[in-house]
Amino acid sequence: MRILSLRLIVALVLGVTLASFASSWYQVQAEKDALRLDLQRKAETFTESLAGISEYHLQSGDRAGLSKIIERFGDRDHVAGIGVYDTSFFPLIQTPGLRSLIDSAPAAFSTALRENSPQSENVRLHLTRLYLFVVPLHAVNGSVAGGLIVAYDTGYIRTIIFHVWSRAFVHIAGQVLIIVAITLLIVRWSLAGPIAKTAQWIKVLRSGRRSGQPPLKDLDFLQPLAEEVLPLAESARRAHAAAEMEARLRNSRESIWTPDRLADHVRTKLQGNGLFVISNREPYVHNRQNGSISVTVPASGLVTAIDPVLCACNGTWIAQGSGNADRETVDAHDRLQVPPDDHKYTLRRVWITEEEENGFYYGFANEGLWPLCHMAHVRPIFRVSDWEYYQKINARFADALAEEVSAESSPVVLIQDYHFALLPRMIKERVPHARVAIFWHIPWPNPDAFSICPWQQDLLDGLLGADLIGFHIQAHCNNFMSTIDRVLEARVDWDHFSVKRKGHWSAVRPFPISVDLVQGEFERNGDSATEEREKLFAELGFDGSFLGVGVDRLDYTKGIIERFLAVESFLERHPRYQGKFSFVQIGAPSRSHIPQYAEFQNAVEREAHRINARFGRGKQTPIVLLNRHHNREEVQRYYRAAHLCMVTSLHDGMNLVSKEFVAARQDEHGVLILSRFTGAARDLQDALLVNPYNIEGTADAIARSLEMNATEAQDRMRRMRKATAERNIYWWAASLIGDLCDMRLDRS
Ligand code: ADQ
Repeated sequence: MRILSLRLIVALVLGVTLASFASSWYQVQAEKDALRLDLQRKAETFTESLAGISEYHLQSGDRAGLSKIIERFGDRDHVAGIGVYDTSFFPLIQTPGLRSLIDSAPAAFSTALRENSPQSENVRLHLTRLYLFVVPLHAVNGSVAGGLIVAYDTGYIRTIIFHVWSRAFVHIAGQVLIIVAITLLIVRWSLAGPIAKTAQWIKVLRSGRRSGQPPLKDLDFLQPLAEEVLPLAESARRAHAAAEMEARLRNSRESIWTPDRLADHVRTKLQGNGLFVISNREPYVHNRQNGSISVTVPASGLVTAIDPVLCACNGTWIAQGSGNADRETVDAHDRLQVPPDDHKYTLRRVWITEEEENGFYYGFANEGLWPLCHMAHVRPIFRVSDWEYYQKINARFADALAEEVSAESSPVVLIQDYHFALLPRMIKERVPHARVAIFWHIPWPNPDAFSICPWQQDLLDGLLGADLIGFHIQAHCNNFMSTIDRVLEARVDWDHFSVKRKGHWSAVRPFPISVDLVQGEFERNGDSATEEREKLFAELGFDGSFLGVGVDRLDYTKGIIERFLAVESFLERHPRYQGKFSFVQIGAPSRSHIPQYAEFQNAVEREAHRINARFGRGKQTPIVLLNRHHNREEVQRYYRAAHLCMVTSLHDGMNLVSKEFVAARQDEHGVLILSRFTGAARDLQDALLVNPYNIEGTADAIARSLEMNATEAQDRMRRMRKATAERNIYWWAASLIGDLCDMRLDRS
């Protein structure tokens, strides 16, 4: 920085000095010319009037009178001397000053007499610079009889010019000083300071901690560099986190899954075969906004887990194109390479019209299968038209897959979720040599509940096309096997949890999904829970002491109203918390096209208003409803700040919010209240498990959370974090893909 400052200063000083010198030089020249002209005019006027007087006195022979006049004018401003000479330059009258300077006729004198006209000349005589003005003098008959010389000492012009130069030097010195000071300040404020901050940021990165965005506010000229450094920093941070984790693994002799380990594992298992993932939602969405196309990655555990796998094995992800610029970004075969800035695998988009989506997605999947599989006392609606769309779209994805695998000898296919129950069979019909698994993210109900579906046999037959069928927990596997036993003609092997139908075996296994605790995504970002809480309260604009949080899609299965009723009951039964406890519900509107969802969202708001009207105190309200999608970091702040997190689903396949809360609590504080009807309740035994229908029981759990002694809370959180780290999202993907690849397909 010192050398840069020095170079800047030297360059600026040289530049400014040269420019100032040039401009001063022109000024001085102009000043000099003006002074000379002035002297010329004065000399001309004076000498010519004196010549008239001299002629008169010479012609009348009055030399004494002339001598007096000349003596009198001899010491006028800057006059060095006056002399009257005859034609042979013999001095008739001469002031003493001139006598010592001139001893021979100057050129101007001879010319003036020869040409009979006034002449001037600049001469240097005996180290004195003189300006001579010569006028010829005439005799009575008009002939030239001599000449009058007035000599001016031009030294005063040099003195004036010297002063002008001195002033210019002072100005230049002043300017240089100011420029040096400003340069130093600019370097310090705009470069040295921000660069020091950036260096500090890089230092934090090097240490492997998460350091947020670089301090680029004042360094926009470094933006291109930052754009290159950020991904580099991110990979360095990941590598650091992975190395740390490996070290911890060695210490604890545990085996924690990282993205790298998962990628390596899957590559080995695939043995060069292609991996194909099918889901309804795509991992990269292109949207056109304000004339330009931007790409977003949906916040989803599935993308977090599957993206590194596909990157490692150059696979293909087939999904519905849902962004408004998705069609513009694919090639003629509806494919594009992703991730956008580092092409590693293919995304194949499948197009679905609005009408088809209403039937397939909103209709059959979400008004039929979703309530069918969740025991939330909402009646499923089964429309023939929706069922037809469901079959049609499943077939469209099967065709797309068949196209994608045409060159593969043994493709491995991973299907996601209840939108594609028919797809495994359809794929096996088109590509018999494919290995196919489907993972069902929602619960599987008991056979009686499932039997109300008019197309239950078709759905089960479709699923049994898969070689592997995955659920979150064993209980869902059991329900599925019982349903098959009841509904289909198939051999159900309870010993090996397998089903044989149409000569083909399907294995049924639990794979509890989880979150990413390795990556450090959930690492703390500096502030303690208390500081974060105070900031959040200030942002929300109210006072509060205790904070609870809930994060859900606004879905009737999530038990949000039951949760509010529990908060109400808690405040009723523990009045000392009135005005002190606030529950923030982050609720993303979801599937609002469906009437039950729209009604449910209104009911949630009504309940919040009613309870707030009852227990609101001044600026404090017991329930804060934030009805919008929050980004990951916003949600993390609430997780980190809350005294407790409430997950009160009436029924839930797994529930990732509970695991995200645990992952976020690096400080090992905070209590999780968890519905026993979630899959997560099996993994997170140290949560306070509640029955969400038992409002008073849940209210007691809130009180217990707030009053739990710190050691117990910490022990519980520590154990939950250990369980979540050991069975993280990478473990989930590794188990699912590993089991699929290891299966014997020729079992008879
Ligand atoms: P979901 O029913 O969507 O998933 P869940 O597992 O809780 O339920 O996951 C929801 C995700 O959305 C979480 O990552 C959460 O952070 C996020 N989210 C919720 N509300 C949000 C908001 N307002 N703003 C931002 N993010 C929000 C289905 C099954 C679950 C199963 C998962 C994964 O129903 O049982 O756990 O799939 O298999």
